Amino acid sequence: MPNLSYRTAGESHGKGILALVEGFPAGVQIDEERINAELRRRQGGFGRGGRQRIEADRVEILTGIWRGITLGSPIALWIPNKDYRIDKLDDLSCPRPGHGDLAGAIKYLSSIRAVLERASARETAGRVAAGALAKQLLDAVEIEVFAYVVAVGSIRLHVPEGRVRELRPLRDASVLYTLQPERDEELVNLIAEVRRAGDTLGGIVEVRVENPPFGLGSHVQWDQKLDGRLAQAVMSIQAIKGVEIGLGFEAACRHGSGVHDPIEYASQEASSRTLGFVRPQNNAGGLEAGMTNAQPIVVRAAMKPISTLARPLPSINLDTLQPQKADYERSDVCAIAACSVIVENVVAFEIARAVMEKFGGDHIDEVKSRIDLYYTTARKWLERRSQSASTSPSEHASQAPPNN
Ligand code: EPS
Repeated sequence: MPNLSYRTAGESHGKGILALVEGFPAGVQIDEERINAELRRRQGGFGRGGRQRIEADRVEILTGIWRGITLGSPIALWIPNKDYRIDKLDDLSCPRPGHGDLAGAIKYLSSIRAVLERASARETAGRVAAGALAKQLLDAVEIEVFAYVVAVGSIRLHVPEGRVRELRPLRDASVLYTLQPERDEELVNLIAEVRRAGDTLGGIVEVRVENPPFGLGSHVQWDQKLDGRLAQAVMSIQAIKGVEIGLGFEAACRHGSGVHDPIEYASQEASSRTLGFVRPQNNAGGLEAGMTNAQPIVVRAAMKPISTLARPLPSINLDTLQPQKADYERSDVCAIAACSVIVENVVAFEIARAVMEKFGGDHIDEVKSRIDLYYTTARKWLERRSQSASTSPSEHASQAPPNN
């Protein structure tokens, strides 16, 4: 069984976007409409450009699913483009600052069009489709992934306490996918003002993963650390310039005592995935030494403002090497709401991958049984420890701290 993974293919104005998913276990019930719902959400949010009025993204499942159930074979997801006119589109001569236009044209000795067609965030339709599939695997193992917008430009939004099921209605009521729908008008006015100025706006997205088991990822090797893998996956999304986990950059400004999450124990919670270990706060964002600690995983991503400006920035014409304003292509003014959907699905895929690595199996029932077995084993191991501690108290007695 290969590791769970996916690749995408496709150009922004080509025939469509393809996601090829491998290593997905058999036996997972797939609701195609849930993939379509995610694709629809990705197209939404106030501040999008004209393209989203043309497209009505829907997935075609080409392979790997039969009568709504995964087969364990590669799953090809196809999202056709309505705006398919790549052969008729002109090339650009003045690279847009912030895009891959300049670096890509030089690297590939190519036209700018050849680069921008693949660099475009349209590719994220494929990532969302793959993530929406992975979410259905995560449902089977009771893990939920949920993202929302926490800042639009410099406006920070409040994140209320609560579980995903309480927060979801708030997010779904907001045109900017925040948890403060009552502030939508203010945000919409801000984006409209930025649009009038020919400018663009970014923001910050937060994603929360609820009910992870202990021990996804590993401390033993750099590329197995789940925090690093999540950062890579999220950072690779178009326009993301920063990723934080838990307290993130703020942790650097505090003393250790103000950062690390104390460990408490509540026997009445021993039957949950936390095994009864309670953390009164979650500054670690659910990850310690690259492993999940059974607390919610919290990741934030900073999205830069879209690089295509209606009032373009200075650039150089590649044909004349003379100064000229950057070219303009139809684009979004603010895509932070869409970005939250992309981050949610990209994180969902990474978590599903980590679940498959630890618990593996060709069929989803094997994966579920292995999670149960792991927890049964861990509970027995804790019991043995506490029994042996009560018979020989000196063995596990706390030791004096070292004097260095
Ligand atoms: C996007 C489709 C693109 C852009 C946008 C995202 O369509 P078009 O180029 O035809 O307008 O609107 O891409 C970018 C903002 C970008 O920087 O690449 C989509 O479907 O998300």
